[in-house]
This record gives sequence, structure tokens and C-alpha cells, in this order.
Amino acid sequence: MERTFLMVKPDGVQRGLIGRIISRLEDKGFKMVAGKFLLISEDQAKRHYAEHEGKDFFDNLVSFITSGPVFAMVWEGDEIIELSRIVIGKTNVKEAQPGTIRGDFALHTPRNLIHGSDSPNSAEREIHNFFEQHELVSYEKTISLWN
Ligand code: RTP
Ligand code: MG
Repeated sequence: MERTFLMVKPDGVQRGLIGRIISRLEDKGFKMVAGKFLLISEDQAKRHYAEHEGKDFFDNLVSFITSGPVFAMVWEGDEIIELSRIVIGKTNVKEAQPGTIRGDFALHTPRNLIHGSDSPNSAEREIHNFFEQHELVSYEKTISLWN
């Protein structure tokens, strides 16, 4: 079972979309194992976006993600890293398809509402940048998706 780090970014919080974004992930059948509402520190933001350090939009990314509260989460499911990015939709809002979170709700590319890890290594690093091991809740879903 794979885990990923998903986060409603400050624009999603400001627009009141936390609930609807979580619903999309629940509708798909993924399992939430951790969640918290917080303001990100600058150091935490730089660690989170380490892969983009040196790019021209790095400073904007850090200032945007620290500009207001976020809702950080860990979700679990088979191949969830790839599947959740399909539910989220493409980074570029002009490419994000209707039916995806970004396709249905996002208007501007840097303001694309939600972050999702892009690989198992990133997921591991991002989860531990936001959560302690004891905050990840281990449980079984008692309603089967298959019958
Ligand atoms: P995310 O990390 O937020 O889930 O998004 P992503 O994988 O789809 O996109 P990524 O390439 O990792 O970029 C991270 C975030 O940076 C902003 N961005 N701005 N050219 C630009 O101005 C530009 N490119 C990316 C977006 O907010 C993107 O989500
Ligand atoms: Mg990314």
C-alpha cells in the first residue's frame, strides 16, 4: 500500500474548497491517514519545494505557500501517487481536464489549489516534513470497495 502527501494550498483554503477537495479524494476511494491545518514556516516551505530550488519561480512558491494556512494530509491507496495526480489534474490550468480538481476549480497556474507528491521518494520526504510518525493513523476501512 502506497502513501502520498497531499496539501490544500493557501488559495484552496481561502476559496473554501477544503471540504470539496477532500470529498474528491474520498469519492475516489483513497484512505486519509493524517490531516492538519497549519501555517507553514519558511524553512519548512523551502524543504518542501527543495526540488525547485534555483528555478525562477522558487521564491514566489515559498512566499505563496507561507502566505496563509494550508490543510496538509497523508493519504493511502494502491498506486495512490500516480492516481491522486490524475484526480488532481495537470499543473498548467490550460491542460487540466474537467472532472479533475484543478480542471474544475483552478483559474491560474501557480494558484492550482492542491499539492501532490510526484514520486515515492518525494512522498516520503514530504510526509516527514509535516508529520511525526505517531500522527499517521493505521486503520482498516471496514466498507469494501469491491462488493
Ligand atoms: P505540486 O507540486 O504543487 O503538486 O504541483 P505539480 O507537481 O503539478 O507541479 P510542480 O512542477 O511540482 O510545481 C510546483 C508548483 O509550482 C508552481 N509552478 N509555477 N512556471 C511557473 O510559474 C510554475 N510552474 C510551477 C505551481 O503552483 C505548481 O503546483
Ligand atoms: Mg510537484
